[in-house]
Amino acid sequence: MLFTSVFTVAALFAAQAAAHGAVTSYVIDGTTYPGYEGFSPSSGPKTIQRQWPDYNPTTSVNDKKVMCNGGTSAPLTATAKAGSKVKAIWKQWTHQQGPVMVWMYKCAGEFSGCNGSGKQWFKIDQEGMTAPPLSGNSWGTGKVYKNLYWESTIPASLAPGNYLIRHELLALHQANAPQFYAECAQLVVSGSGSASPSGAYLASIPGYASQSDPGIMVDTYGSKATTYTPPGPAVWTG
Ligand SMILES: *[C@@H]1O[C@H](CO)[C@@H](O)[C@H](O)[C@H]1NC(C)=O
Ligand SMILES: [Cu+2]
Repeated sequence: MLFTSVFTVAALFAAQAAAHGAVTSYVIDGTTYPGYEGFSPSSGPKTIQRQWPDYNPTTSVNDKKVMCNGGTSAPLTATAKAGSKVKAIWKQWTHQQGPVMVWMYKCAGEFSGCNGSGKQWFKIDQEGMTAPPLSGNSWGTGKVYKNLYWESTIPASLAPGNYLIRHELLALHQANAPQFYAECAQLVVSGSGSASPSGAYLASIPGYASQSDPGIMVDTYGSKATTYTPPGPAVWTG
């Protein structure tokens, strides 16, 4: 009996974990950095990724957890030159409808005091639906499903400093029931750039769009829409 129930719990847990995913490592300027794979507090390798409490999707853009899946700190940082590529790697990902959005946030000082507050998040990359239908797999997250990675370029003109980089998969496979999966990592950006995005490129997280935004509340199977616009501001490329 005991074995049965332990097995059942383990099986349930595995099934739940298998249904979701998170960035599990990063390759930046040729260096591989482990991501976070456990539930905090972690006993795994130290990581640049802010440690989150569970794998469950966040279901509201207004939930605080949507920022970094609840992660608030990480022991390590990665260095990256402005203009270089950041490759995020997932060990597993199971949903094929919905956009990929990659965001950054400039910390005012040390990472330990950097909480992502204020209207200062900006997108450096995104991919929504590249061909209809909404229920198909021509989506940014469809590529992650197939390739298990997403590569973005840090804008070459971006001013150096301490930044959070946030990889967000917005899963739309359940009609009108969005699921946000986002993790943040700590990046020290170097270079001689001096640019930073302003005004229309900036958003607060949580709440970077309305929960009823047509890019968030999507009738994936009922709607005949042939185009899709990811929620939030336009991408800033420097
Ligand atoms: C976040 O950090 C800012 C300073 O950068 C501070 O003013 C604010 O109170 C902090 N917010 C929370 C919720 O800790
Ligand atoms: Cu899932």
